[in-house]
Amino acid sequence: MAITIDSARSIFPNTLAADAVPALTARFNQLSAEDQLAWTWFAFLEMGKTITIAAPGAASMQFAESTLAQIKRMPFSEQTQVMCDLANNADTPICRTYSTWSANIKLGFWYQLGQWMEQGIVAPIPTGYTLSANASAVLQSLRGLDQGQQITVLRNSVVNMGYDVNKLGSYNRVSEPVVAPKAEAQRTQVKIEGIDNQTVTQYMNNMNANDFDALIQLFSEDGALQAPFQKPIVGKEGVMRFFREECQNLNLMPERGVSEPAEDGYTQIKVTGKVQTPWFGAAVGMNMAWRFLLNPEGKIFFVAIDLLASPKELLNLMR
Ligand code: 45D
Repeated sequence: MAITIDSARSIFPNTLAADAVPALTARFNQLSAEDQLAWTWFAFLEMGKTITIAAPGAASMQFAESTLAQIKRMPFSEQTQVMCDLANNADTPICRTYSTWSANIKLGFWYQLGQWMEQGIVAPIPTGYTLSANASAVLQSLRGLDQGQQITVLRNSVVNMGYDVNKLGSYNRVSEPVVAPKAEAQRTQVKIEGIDNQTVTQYMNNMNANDFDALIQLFSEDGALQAPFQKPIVGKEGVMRFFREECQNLNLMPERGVSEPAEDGYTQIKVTGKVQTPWFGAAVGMNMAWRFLLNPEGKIFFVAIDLLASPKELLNLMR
């Protein structure tokens, strides 16, 4: 049977991903807009006790500035309405603008609003607001997840807000400028126990150096990348865009892996380790797996990145 992207998706089928994350996100999406805002506020406050956002600096805010300034000038009632509209995926000018932003800009926007809410510049969650029984149950489930999973749920809630991009028609995506790749002298080299494969180590090193031009050359023309809980992005152009929009300043810390021959001269490689996001820095290490399928020329035909169900999964290199 010939290898396809679809068949590639199920290499190393024993990999246990953190399904609790999409499950919780789905439950969150069922909540009312008011509950979603209050829920996020409470979740954010609670998480803030153990981990702090490393921002500012994680996002450059110039693209959200005028929208933020507009909201700042509004009376509390309108501010509350804007936030509810965002949670409701309403069709408003601000919701439309919001939906053109990259995930990082959306996060930075909410981070700023959150600070203003704390300072009383933007309408806070009403004191004494009680979450619905459902929302409380969702919050309780969140508490049971590890930190890497918690921040992923929080990120999802922000990314899913705003107007539905699929209804926007043609539009300009707004993302931060791409930073220059790290200078050669500042680059670090990963060491992966059990793996001696140039493509895989260069993947990690180039990503860590923000060297997306070198990184994309490791992929085959029809190559694909599957981010956690997403469908594969197929083809170099789409993958490159994803790197530039979503992958700046990540810290990939692969630990160990296994490599074995697959059909038709392909090679399958699984690597596990930690990933840090610029938002939380060293405070949160997400437990991750990379499942690579390399073609006979050693190019990446497929790579899936999974958020793992538990730290125990870091040791699972079973086929
Ligand atoms: O509604 O190899 C308030 C890929 C209340 C690439 C609020 C990768 C009201 C390939 C608190 C104000 C990218 C796939 C809201 C690797 C309200 C590759 C604000 C993986 C919303 C390894 C809330 C990368 C706020 C990974 C401010 C896995 C919330 C990256 C902020 C993962 C939440 C990154 C933040 C993650 C969450 C980042 C900042 C999970 C950030 C999460």
